[in-house]
Amino acid sequence: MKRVLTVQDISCLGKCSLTIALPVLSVLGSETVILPTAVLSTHTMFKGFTCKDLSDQIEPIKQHWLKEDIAFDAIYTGYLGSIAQIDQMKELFRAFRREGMFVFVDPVMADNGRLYAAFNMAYAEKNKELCAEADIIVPNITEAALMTGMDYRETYDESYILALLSGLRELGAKLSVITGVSLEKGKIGAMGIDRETGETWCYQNRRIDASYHGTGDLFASTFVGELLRGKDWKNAMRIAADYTAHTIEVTLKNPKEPWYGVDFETTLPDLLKME
Ligand code: PXL
Repeated sequence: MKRVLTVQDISCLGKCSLTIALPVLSVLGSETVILPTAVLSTHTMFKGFTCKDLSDQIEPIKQHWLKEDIAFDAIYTGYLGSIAQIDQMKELFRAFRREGMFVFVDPVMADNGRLYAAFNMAYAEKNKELCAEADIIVPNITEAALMTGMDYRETYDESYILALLSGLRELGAKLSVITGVSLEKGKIGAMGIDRETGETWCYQNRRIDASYHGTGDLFASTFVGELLRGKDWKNAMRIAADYTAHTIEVTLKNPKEPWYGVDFETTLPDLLKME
């Protein structure tokens, strides 16, 4: 069985980060090792959330695993809490790098043109270093713009996305994928670039007019899980986009507060049938 380490916060309530990554990766058949970076009462879209930083646990946990000779087939990082944690992740990648494994970084920090509450521009700058150490990165358009120094645009054409991709490619990851890309009216998906060949590939499916919290985590977790199941990046990206769209559609039928999260519990059985 493949073994993946995922490093993200635990938002106790409000579906995102580890509470999405763990079930999705498990359902896709990988042993999922978790390293929580912080414990929050809810994700940061709720007012008055509590947060206990767990940075001081990362080094002793890492040392214990090294002593036990633990190896991973993939490391997947999501929401991190601080610049110092980015440095800790760089060390973690170096400690567990080995032939045949991949490092997948979702540089979670912003959406819709704005940084999330906990972050600033220095954090965005630092995220470039994390992306440079990764094999695969999956920023959304806002995160890609922040890391390439380009303007964030709500309306754009393919040339804007290609310019973002070429900026990301220079950061150094083997594969850069931008999420939430809409190149046709009524459609949305993702577009990626292979650093070595320069090949780009875009996948678009139907756009659903709703925005839910945690959909980026659902996309990234599915992408990682499908790669570990042996899919190539284009098929993994396509399935991740299809599964995310399907889950948003199902969630819409059962209206709840949109910031709470998506009903992935209902759709997990469907994920296994997606080819
Ligand atoms: O879904 C990304 C995410 C993860 N974890 C926490 C968040 C967010 C997005 O806002 O607040 C704590």
